[in-house]
Amino acid sequence: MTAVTEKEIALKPKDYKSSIKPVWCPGCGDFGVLAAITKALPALTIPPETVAVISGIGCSSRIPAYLNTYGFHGVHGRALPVATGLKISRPDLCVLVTGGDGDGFSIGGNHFMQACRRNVDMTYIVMDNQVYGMTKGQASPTTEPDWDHSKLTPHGTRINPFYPLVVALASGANFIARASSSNPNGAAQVISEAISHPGFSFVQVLSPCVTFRPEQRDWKKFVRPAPIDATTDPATAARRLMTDDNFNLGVLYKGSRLPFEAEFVEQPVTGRELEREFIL
Ligand SMILES: Cc1ncc(C[n+]2csc(CCOP(=O)(O)OP(=O)(O)O)c2C)c(N)n1
Ligand code: SF4
Repeated sequence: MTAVTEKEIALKPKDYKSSIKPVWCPGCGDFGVLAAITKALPALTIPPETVAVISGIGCSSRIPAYLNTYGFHGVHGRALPVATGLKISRPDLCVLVTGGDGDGFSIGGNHFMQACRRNVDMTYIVMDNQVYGMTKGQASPTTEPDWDHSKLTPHGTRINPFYPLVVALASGANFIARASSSNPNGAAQVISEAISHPGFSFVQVLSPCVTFRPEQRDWKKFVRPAPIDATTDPATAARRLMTDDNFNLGVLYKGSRLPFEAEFVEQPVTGRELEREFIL
């Protein structure tokens, strides 16, 4: 074990905040998630210069700009592959991926499944507001079928929502949890556990979009700590997640898969060799 330096002991949430002021709407749940991340990292004594936060596009994806860590605000739906490449080549870094339900489950949906399956050691935090906030309120994969406040879906989408926690489990995620932006301390605890658990950790944070879904302000009345502790059994977890009402908070599943680690070969394949393999 490496010795903890005095500097690390003294780390505070403010050491993780950048000087850029968030442009989110007043009351947006993403403020609570930003606060939770800046509480979780010093609690784990992970210095800012060893953290990289990778995101796609959306209101929630702005988070890397507000943190005093390494960051990458990339392309819509492509945060997970970028983060995968980074973690594989720099396993010493603590890699967090942040974004919204649109970014992660629509355009990035296949990357989500493949990242769960690949099980690289990183933490994916999705601020789920069941809407595309940045592009002014269209339905997302987690939107209820009868929500008809967007002109794009006049009578609602009329299709079943996507259940990210169930998909994460079925795809092989090694840690599955839910938190609420209305309780940043609780969310910080869950995020700390996610970072500490080996492999791909997925944290859904219920994070209201107060502008396009003002009714979500009431989520704080509905959320509650999950009545039972995290299970380590996938079959129990499947039953639990399939019958969940979306308001149980805490760590719900902890798996024991070994994280993916790249094997670097001494003589890497050249581009020319790869080209030859694809010649018809
Ligand atoms: C390739 C591509 N397609 C579409 C967009 C437009 N776009 C920007 S953000 C966004 C959705 C954002 O929703 P979400 O990820 O849920 O984040 P939120 O803004 O709600 O935090 C879309 C569709 C884009 N930037 N790039
Ligand atoms: S539009 Fe919604 S998600 Fe975006 S900053 Fe405003 S409240 Fe937050």
